[in-house]
Amino acid sequence: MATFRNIVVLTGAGISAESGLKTFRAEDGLWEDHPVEEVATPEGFARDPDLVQRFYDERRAQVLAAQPNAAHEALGRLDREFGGELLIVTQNFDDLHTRGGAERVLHMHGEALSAWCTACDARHPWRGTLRDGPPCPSCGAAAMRPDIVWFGEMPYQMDRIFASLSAADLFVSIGTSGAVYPAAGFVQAASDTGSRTLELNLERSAGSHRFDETRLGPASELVPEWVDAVLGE
Ligand code: BV8
Repeated sequence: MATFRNIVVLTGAGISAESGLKTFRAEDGLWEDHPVEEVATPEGFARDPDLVQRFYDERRAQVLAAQPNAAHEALGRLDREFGGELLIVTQNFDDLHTRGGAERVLHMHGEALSAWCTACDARHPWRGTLRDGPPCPSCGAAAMRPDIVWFGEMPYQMDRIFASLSAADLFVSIGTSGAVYPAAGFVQAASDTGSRTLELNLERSAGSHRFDETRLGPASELVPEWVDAVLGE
């Protein structure tokens, strides 16, 4: 394998599946008979804030009960031992990359353990519930929402992500179906600027045809194997 100096990793729900957190496509796609795509939107929140707050309260509790798996820990080792540039862009809102030891992590779709005040725009670490309308620690307003990027909202730090993609010499996608944009377009941006592209996934994804190489299998096996090879250089 060539020696890489600048790696961007994109992860999706599949990397946390073996930690017991359900993926989106594996879900029956419903929350209390509402399509998730309808719940995870500003319109859904405006229509029924209590339903949406309960949806995220439930998933926040699941994140707190989950443990990082071998894939998260392997990326933590890569972060500690790889001497080049590294950025782990995750679509996931769990904190398992951080608990797995990675530090160079960017949550492009927000974080379960963060709450966002719609009155004063402050963000606060949050491990409890939001459905009972707790006061914002900064301004006191009962206007906190999950700090999550919903469908129709702009993902976080897009400029930084595209700058990293254009500088990378290797782009690795792990555990994502390639169904959601703009994340699903990152492989094209990376290969357009000369990166090699590698996909590690349980099954072929909507974007598999765009990768130089696709390896099929569980992340807990494929990711440690890949990290060993990169660090072995
Ligand atoms: C935006 C937070 C613009 C919520 C999420 C038509 C065409 C193209 C695009 C669009 C369109 N219509 C609308 C859009 C845009 C839309 C979009 O892409 N929609 C899709 C449904 C078509 N995108 C947006 O709205 C984005 N914003 O475009 O803004 C804009 C412009 C100007 C101004 C303002 C705005 C925002 C998207 C973010 C939405 N929020 N999450 C929440 O989490 O509740 S997305 C959500 O899906 C999660 O973040 C999740 O991570 C993400 C993608 O899913 P995956 O991670 O890939 O998970 P999935 O279940 O799909 O796949 C899991 C994979 O893992 C599978 O392949 C499986 O095989 C594999 N796997 C399973 N087990 C394992 C495994 N792999 C390895 N090991 C295992 N053990």
